[in-house]
Amino acid sequence: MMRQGSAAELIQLTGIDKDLKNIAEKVINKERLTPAEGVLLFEKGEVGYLGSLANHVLQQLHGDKVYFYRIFHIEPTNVCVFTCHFCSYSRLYKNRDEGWELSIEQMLDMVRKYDGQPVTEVHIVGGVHPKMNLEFFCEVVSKIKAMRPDLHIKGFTAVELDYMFRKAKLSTKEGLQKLKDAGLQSLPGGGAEIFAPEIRNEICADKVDGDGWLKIHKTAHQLGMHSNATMLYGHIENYEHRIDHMERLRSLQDETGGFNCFIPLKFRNKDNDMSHINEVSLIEDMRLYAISRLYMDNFRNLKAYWPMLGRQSAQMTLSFGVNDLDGTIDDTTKIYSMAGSEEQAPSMSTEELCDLILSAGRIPVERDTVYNELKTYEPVA
Ligand code: V47
Ligand code: SF4
Repeated sequence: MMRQGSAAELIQLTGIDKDLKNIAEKVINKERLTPAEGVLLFEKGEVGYLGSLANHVLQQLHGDKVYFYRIFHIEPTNVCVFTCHFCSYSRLYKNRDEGWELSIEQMLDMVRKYDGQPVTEVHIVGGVHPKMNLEFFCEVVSKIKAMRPDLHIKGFTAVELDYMFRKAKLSTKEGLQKLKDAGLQSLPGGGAEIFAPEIRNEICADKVDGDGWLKIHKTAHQLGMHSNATMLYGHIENYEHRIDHMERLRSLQDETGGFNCFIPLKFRNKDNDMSHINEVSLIEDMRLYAISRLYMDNFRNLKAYWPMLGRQSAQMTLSFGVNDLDGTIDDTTKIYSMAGSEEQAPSMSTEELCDLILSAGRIPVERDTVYNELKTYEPVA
């Protein structure tokens, strides 16, 4: 289908900034962008230019296909020992009566609710509860696996894992092996935030640092597990911090190839310690997605997480390099509604999600966690 100005047209334009023209040529020739070029894109790349280039790369990789999957979340608790300033969701242990703590039986009941339904993944993520330890989560995972062997279990951010393994006095490798043996198959991308210490120390000083996050994902990849990577953007970080974050992920991906996708997460400012910081504009969101597509050249999949971004903005990202809209979830996740997302009880049926993709001129493709294609929803002629 026809897209906004093609990338090839861009480099014919007269009057275009010399550096931006060079970058367009590099992208068309499939050459890797340097960190300085990444920063330059943030400084000078206007949204139309970035969209054209990101679309060019996207079309070459995926054509018109946009992936989604059928998933549900289990959030075992929002009680957390950490105090990330952007978090609207957690409650300290001393205030745990304001939060929730699910028992193993309650979590299994949630899985039972999906009996006979074609969900392919359960995503387990939550606060870091001082009493929910590695043994507890191994039991959760193995019981879910026994109940529903076909379900892919993706669970636990590097933040949760780091705490669990330290408490259990195990190395990262030993701890991950235990969870893998219990049935854990991949790791979600949360907890990455911004790796640069000067930002991390301001927004989430007390949890695992950037090197620790990367080490856990690297070890998981070495054990044959896949994982995702996120970046929390639009708060106090600058362009250099964003590119530094992407650069570290791109390097690890060169080494292991274990990341399934990159998920930029927009900072939402409701009811947290950073509420005084304005959220970034829609244009800035689109520029960021496009630059992610251009810079992260070894990540095939770029995901817009609609429960956080809102469905209209998520649909727009499809013209800015995104090929994945996460899933048809129901209201089992609370992280974003509590932080001020437009999506207060995020739920979208398969039909609604397909319509969203089709009306953007793209083709919905249902996938599993590791991007095997399960079903293509062709447009009705
Ligand atoms: O690490 C917390 C983010 C993350 C806010 O791997 C916030 O498939 C914006 O990582 N504004 C956890 N973001 C969720 C996560 C995730 C989500 C969807 C899919 C996957 C995946 C992973 O949520 C945290 C943090 O970066 N977060 N508070 C907030 N106020
Ligand atoms: Fe805890 Fe995660 Fe919230 Fe940080 S973002 S306070 S680690 S639940």
